[in-house]
Amino acid sequence: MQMITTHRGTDFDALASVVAATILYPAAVPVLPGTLNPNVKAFLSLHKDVFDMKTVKDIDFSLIKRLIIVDTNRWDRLEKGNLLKETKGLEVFIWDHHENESDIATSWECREKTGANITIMTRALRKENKSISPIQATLFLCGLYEDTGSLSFTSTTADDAYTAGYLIENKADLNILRTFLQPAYGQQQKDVLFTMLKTAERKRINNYSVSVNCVEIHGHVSSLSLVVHMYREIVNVDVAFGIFVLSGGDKCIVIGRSNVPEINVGSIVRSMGGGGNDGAGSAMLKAVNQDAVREWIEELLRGNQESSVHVEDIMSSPVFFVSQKTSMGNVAQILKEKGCTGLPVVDGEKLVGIISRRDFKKIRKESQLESPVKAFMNMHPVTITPEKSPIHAARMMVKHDIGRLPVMDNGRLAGIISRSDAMRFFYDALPD
Ligand SMILES: [Mn+2]
Repeated sequence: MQMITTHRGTDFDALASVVAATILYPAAVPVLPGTLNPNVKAFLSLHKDVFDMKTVKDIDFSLIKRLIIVDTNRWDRLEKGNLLKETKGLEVFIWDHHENESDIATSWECREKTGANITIMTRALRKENKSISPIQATLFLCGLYEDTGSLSFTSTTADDAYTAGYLIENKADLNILRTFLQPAYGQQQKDVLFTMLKTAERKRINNYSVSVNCVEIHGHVSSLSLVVHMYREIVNVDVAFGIFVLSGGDKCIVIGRSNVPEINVGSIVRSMGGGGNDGAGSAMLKAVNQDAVREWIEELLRGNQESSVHVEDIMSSPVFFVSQKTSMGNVAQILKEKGCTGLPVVDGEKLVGIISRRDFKKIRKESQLESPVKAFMNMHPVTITPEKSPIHAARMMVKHDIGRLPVMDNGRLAGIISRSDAMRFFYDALPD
């Protein structure tokens, strides 16, 4: 006998992967864990006749010869994983898109870092010329969208997007999709979110705004990751963590969300024994003190700056500048010659202002071209320091609606970073 299964707390990507596996291994029996996410449960109850799924109770483990595991790679994520682990002579296949280290010895595996596991499996189906029904395409797209935040999470790969195209081509129904992907935000989730908001605190760690919140939870509350997601947006921080202490106090769930690429939540929760991707992740901890968990998270955040590229790596240097006595006419000529849109203005070593093309609009008569730049420049230039990240620079330029930032190193003008320097960095790749 062959059995297909996936992780507890089955989400759409996991269910979609199980269904895809039934097409790839027609002789295998699909087995779902007892704990399904509420939206998956709702989907299955509507499609009861379409997807014939078994539960662990229906299966005699001693008869299994081959176990096909999808969307996870750890025994403890499976229902009765400890029993399966001990089953003798079991051949194990894994299809998974998670990066963490696996504790399962396999005879065969397909592991690749993609936004959703269904992306890898759909590719295999296409390769084997297996066709999929509109209902299957709809389910697959649910999984793909849920795991990639409708292709918006930073973990999304080009292959995820191609797969979305393929599934829509195969008649995935976007109306059904919308119905089921609607997150389960109910009274319980609202209560937790309100409690969190009452005690919300913001902190700066490595120049990112961070909020770590701790709440006690009574009974089972689903969709806590959605609550953290909303919390992060409302408190308006780059990174939010929720520490949910389950009543009794011997267990807690840590859920994190990051909105900046430099802070990888997945690697933070992985070092706590959990899992996730760049933008979202969670970990389950046993018998812990919540203050210690909070400190642990903050410590990890301090050490988790992934950006190895800094402003100094992409800024222009040496800088063209003018003295404050330079005439506007001269400035215009320099801007034209150098092909730039603005210049720092200095008094000796000191930065005293910035002049940009925009400032020329203030000129009313031609004679003003003889006036010194001092009369027209912006005397309060926004500056940045060399060790900041390019994304930080880009945000400052957007926030202040300016095209360039002088880079100041210990009071000395060390370079200048322009909007196009930042754009080149984001779109072209890293500097040499
Ligand atoms: Mn997945």
